[in-house]
Amino acid sequence: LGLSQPGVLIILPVLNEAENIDPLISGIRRELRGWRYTICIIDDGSKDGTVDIVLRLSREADDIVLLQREKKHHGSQRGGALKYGLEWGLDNTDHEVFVEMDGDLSHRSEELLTGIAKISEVGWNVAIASKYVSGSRVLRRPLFRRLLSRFSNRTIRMIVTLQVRDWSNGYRFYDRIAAEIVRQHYIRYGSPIYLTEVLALWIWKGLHVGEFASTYVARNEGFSKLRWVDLIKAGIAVCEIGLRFHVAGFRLTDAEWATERPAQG
Ligand SMILES: Nc1nc2c(ncn2[C@@H]2O[C@H](COP(=O)(O)OP(=O)(O)O)[C@@H](O)[C@H]2O)c(=O)[nH]1
Ligand SMILES: [Mg+2]
Repeated sequence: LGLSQPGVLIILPVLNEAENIDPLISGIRRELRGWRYTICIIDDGSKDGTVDIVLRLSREADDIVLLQREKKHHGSQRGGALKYGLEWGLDNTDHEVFVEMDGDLSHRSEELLTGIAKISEVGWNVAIASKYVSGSRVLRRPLFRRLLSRFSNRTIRMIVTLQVRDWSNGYRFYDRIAAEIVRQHYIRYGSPIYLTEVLALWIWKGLHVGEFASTYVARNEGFSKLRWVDLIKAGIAVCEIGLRFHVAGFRLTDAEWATERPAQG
């Protein structure tokens, strides 16, 4: 113990999670006691006091970094928040294992050490705490959300690749190689489809992606939260991602392109 333990970055996008953030942080702290870790919280303008709670918790120990952004448009900016946290981690830490999880207690901190071990001991580049492998469980999720998730995942598998079962999963672990790949490439979506886009990019780049059994505890997944426009947009996005995966390829950012191929002249 000790020397071989990697540093861990927890990337936590939150929007109005006042009820959940305290028990979640406690859970993470309990699991990672004795580890070197940073909890990077990205808030996009919560109005329910989430930020005050985070600030209070951050005075108890120096394991929390709060990044505050502004809400620029209506839909969820969870993808943009994840990318922001990832880049912050690359620039400001030397942590070797990056973890993304939801701030609403759907993802159990009891599974952190299992996921971290898949990266640091087993050697996968990316590990997904999957809802759809044998041994996985999905609790308290309304039937229509279950069916929608099954249907979406099946569709994405057919369009992109069968290699992964849980494409819409937000509880995942990866190494710095995977994080660098995200930074180097042009990422199109800041919405939750970001999760699928980035996963497709990782597979396209040939990274080792694995899934392990996980228990997902649904929180506040009522019908009212779903908007048809978002579903339709997601459907179009999946086709576009499939096109890049199979035909066009994922392209480097202009900055990356410039460093790889110095301008001639
Ligand atoms: N920073 C940020 N976090 C968000 C935003 N939208 C959702 N989240 C967080 O992303 C996580 C997943 O969102 P949630 O609404 O639970 O999505 P669902 O579980 O797929 O229905 C939660 O921790 C939310 O607080 C956003 O626009 N900005
Ligand atoms: Mg949720």
